[in-house]
Amino acid sequence: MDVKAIREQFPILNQEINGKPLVYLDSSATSQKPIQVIEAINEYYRKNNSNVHRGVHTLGSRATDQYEGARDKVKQFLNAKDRGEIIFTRGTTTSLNIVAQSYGLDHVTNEDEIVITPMEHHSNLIPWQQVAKRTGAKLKYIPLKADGTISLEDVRKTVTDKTKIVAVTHVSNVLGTVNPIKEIAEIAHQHGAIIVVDGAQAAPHLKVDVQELNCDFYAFSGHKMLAPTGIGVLYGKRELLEKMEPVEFGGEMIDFVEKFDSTWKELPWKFEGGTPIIAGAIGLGAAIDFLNDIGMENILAHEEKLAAYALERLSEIEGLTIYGPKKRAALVTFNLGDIHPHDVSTVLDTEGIAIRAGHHCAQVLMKELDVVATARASMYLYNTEEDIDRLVEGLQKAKEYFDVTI
Ligand code: 7TS
Repeated sequence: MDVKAIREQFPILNQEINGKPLVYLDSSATSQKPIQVIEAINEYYRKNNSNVHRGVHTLGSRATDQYEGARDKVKQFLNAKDRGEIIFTRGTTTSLNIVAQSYGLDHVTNEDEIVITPMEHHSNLIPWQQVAKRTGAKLKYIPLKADGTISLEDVRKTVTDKTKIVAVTHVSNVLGTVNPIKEIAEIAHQHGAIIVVDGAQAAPHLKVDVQELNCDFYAFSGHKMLAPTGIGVLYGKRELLEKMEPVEFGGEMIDFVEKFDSTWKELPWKFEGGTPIIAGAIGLGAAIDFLNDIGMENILAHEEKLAAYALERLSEIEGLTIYGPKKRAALVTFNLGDIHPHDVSTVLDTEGIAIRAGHHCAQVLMKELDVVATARASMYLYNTEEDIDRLVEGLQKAKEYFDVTI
């Protein structure tokens, strides 16, 4: 993988921040966008902008072809069985809320259980808290082990015949843990439960095959995988989506409307009420082309090397605590002595280095780790070992600045 050539496709990376070349280590929050994606959106607005699925004019059919073409690209990217299983949404949060509100509220009763993990992002935690509150179901947690992983033995102990939904993240946005989705799905299915996977931190980095994983729902956001903000995907198995009621009602999603009753369009449009996110979907299609051209296996191999290098270099810093397992996705969450992560991040910013500091929308996990906040450096296909070296130098400066003798 020619990282130098890849970096040239990302204009934003070629700039100085506070007089230093930018080092972007916050891709888990949102990724940067290559020229190909920016141009695809630009071209759509310059040449093809129109609403979809209605006009019979040329621009209308071009926009529709591009929008539906993007759906086919997502279908292939996930190896879904059919394009009706790919629903465009605003992002992971919206996708998970659709499953919770539509499937969750209709299938869960006060006799049932919903199983999640303590490492869930708020987007895959609060919707289930809400379903549990409204239905009277019990919300259960698979325990987190000291190394930041969950064991299949604990999954087997937690999931019972009362469990209706198991909702788990594929990759933790804090610990970098990669969860064994296929095996968890098998356990859930043995008990007649469904599995909902939060793929926000996985789809950008790993080859995801929803048929191989045998997951029932899979949610992710375009903006973390080179596409613009405001577009995301909900994959769902056809037989489940067919039985579900839409969450948003209005234009685009109906078949026939009468005074007191209406019928819905077939999948996937039943779940896409209102004018869809046309430019966003086209941008996501271009992002998928870009990722496929490089190859997801190559991206993963590059990131595995970066993650190992980052762990090795950061472990050299005395007083630095790293959270999460050794085998992890390309992100490292840490604290430097008792310096507040916001202060660490501010010093790094003066060095041109962008990381994230805070609770990372995972307050339950912060409690388990017994911290208020952490700092996080997250990497993607455009990062290099030099970026990690700059981070390590920056952290040494932060130690000097705060006069920490650890
Ligand atoms: N799930 C996980 C695992 C995430 O990391 C995020 C966003 C979401 C869901 C929500 O995605 P959205 O696109 O709907 O907002 N995570 C982060 C993060 O780690 N830092 O900023 C956003």
